[in-house]
Amino acid sequence: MKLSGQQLKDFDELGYIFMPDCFPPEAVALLQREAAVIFSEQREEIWREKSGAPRTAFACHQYNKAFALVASDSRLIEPLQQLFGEQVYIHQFKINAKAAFTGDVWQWHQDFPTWHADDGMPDARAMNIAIFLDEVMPINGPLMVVPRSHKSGALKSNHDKGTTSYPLWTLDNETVTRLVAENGIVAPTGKPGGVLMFHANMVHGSSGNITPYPRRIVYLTLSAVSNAIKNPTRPEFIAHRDFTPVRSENIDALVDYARA
Ligand code: 6CS
Ligand code: FE
Repeated sequence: MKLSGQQLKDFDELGYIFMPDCFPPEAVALLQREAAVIFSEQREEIWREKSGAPRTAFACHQYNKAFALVASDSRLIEPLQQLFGEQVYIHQFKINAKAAFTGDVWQWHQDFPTWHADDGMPDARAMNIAIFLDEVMPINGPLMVVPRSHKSGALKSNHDKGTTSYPLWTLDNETVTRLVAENGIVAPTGKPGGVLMFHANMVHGSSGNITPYPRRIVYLTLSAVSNAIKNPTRPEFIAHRDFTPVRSENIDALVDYARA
């Protein structure tokens, strides 16, 4: 799985690449079932809102075989090896639930400032890959991105520990207003199985979900091995300390497992 010249150009100019139908329906059906099982459990790696609604299941690739296969899927690993020109390791893995009716907001932010401040990541040589587990629609709290915002580098961010149950380094309204005035906002939507790769300094966020449609997204964070974190302050299940390069799985591994 290599990115095309056009995809590389889009990533460089816009800061993101959207790949509809990246994972086949059989693989997605398996992941949907497994995600439901994961969120039905009580574990310290699963965070919930004060209301009890599920928010984030961290590190489920460490105890769930289907998600372990996602975390090393060649569709995701090889493009990042290509972009960074070296081996990658898993910095973080999570399912963000954005539950029906109760899914909460993700404030405007860039990912790198959180990794830098909280985990001691040296550079923006890491990025998030979003894998849609449910259909992402304009109405169910889609991820919104500000195209070209990655060109601004790491912007001044403030540690927001109060707006939601998830502490995050967020951007102020003036900064977001300025960037959006220049470049607008895009919300990539589509069927389960779609994949969005976006630059670590891409400005993004999402509103709450008051619809009956859940909007679960898996986030795989891959970092260049040379960019390993230096002083993590968060638990191991949020910022991994194992910098072993990922060995990418055969492209059929997930579907084979679904059929087994
Ligand atoms: O906690 C983190 O590291 C991350 N979580 C979010 C929602 N954005 C920043 C970063 O990917
Ligand atoms: Fe983020």
